[in-house]
Amino acid sequence: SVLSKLHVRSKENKHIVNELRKELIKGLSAPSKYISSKFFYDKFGSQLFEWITKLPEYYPTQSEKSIIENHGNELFGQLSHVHLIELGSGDCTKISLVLKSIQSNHISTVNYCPIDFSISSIEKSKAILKHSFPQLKVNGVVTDFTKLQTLPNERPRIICFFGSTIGNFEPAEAEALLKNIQSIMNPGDQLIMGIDLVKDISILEKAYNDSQRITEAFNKNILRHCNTLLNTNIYPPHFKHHAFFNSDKSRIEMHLLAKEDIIIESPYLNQAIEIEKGESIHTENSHKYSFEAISELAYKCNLTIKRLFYDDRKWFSLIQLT
Ligand code: AVJ
Repeated sequence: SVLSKLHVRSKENKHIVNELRKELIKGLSAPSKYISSKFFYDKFGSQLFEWITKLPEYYPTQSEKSIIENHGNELFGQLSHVHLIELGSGDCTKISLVLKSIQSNHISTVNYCPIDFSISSIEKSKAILKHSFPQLKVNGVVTDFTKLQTLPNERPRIICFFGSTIGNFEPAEAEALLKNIQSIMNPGDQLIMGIDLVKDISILEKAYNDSQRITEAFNKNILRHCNTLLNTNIYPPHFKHHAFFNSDKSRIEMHLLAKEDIIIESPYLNQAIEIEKGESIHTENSHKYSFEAISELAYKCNLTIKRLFYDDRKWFSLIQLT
């Protein structure tokens, strides 16, 4: 029989929303304003991101998908029972490719646990996967995967961390996050992580300044999410999308620049927040790694690189860590 459960505990959810509000206020009150990139992914933001992944300029998704298609067999083929856990699952296109490579190997049990703090995206992928893979058992967890304390108890577990999401974290945060994951992994578990690589600056900058301006809409939508969470009245067209490669830090930075003086008021704020014309709200860092930087990160986190795969252009990498 098909067993699919989604554990959504409303109490926990309320707690998460409170935490998110605090985080937002902290960033908007800081001397250099910022909004964490996890706030991109409300319902519309997740939809915009799906569109981004299909843009000709946005190479990371195409590259990573081609690696999963070409090497899925080698990565997922040997086990008879597979317990897949996906961190920041988002839409289900990549895990579908993994499941296809597993299916073609006639593996008997496959459980899938998407972990994401967007309930809507977990529900959506669950519905889609149930249709394409009726035998699949899906047990989603709605939580912030940066604060994971435990993983589902089945083993061995394959933890998928796709999409170069790790690139969103500052080096010290990335290290802390991977150390935490490593600490809750058991012997025999593996971590499959996608990381975007350093390359020609013009290719990088085009990927974040697409001609259809979907990335611009995605960037500005973070303000709508902020309006929803904080009951604020920010008008997104008052901001300009700005994305560029910061070579010193080896990362794409996305900012929103105020086109005029702006005052933000919210029932959750003691005092209005003032934004001056030209001032920036930093919304995202997307770090690009070299092979050396990946090795160093793995080493610091006590993880071993078992295998590393590239796409044809060597623009993206998929790494198996134990
Ligand atoms: C999903 C975080 C990896 O950094 O490339 C896409 C998000 N931002 N376009 C990235 C994103 C702008 C993406 N990650």
